[in-house]
Amino acid sequence: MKYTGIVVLLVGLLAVVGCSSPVVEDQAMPVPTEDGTQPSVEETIVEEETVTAPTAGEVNQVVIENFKYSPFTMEVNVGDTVEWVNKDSAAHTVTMSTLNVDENLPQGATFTYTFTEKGTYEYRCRFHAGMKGKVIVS
Ligand SMILES: [Cu+2]
Repeated sequence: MKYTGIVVLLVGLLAVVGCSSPVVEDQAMPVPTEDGTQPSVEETIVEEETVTAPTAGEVNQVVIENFKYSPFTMEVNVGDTVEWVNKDSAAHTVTMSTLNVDENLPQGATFTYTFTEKGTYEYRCRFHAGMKGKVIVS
């Protein structure tokens, strides 16, 4: 009879322990989610800061959207930087064979190039035959 009482007590204790442990796991679950979101926000801010101050010259943006470079002709001065931003979901390239430039831009990617000599620089996308643009440096 004494043993039966101890067994009942042990079963009762195990039931209490068994119920309390899942509660601890539930509390731990939201913590990694909060930690996971914060670093990605910081990374985005760092990227934007890097883009805004590369050189002393002007930064002129060419937007890649709907399989087009906009504006088609970008006129800049010597020392200016052109920044291409891919706003399409498809990947594109900025390919200028005369300058040995062949940059792959996935969705959301940017590419900057500083033009140091006068001239007309035609470029294209290696993936899409119809995609062409031009930078005139004077
Ligand atoms: Cu393309």
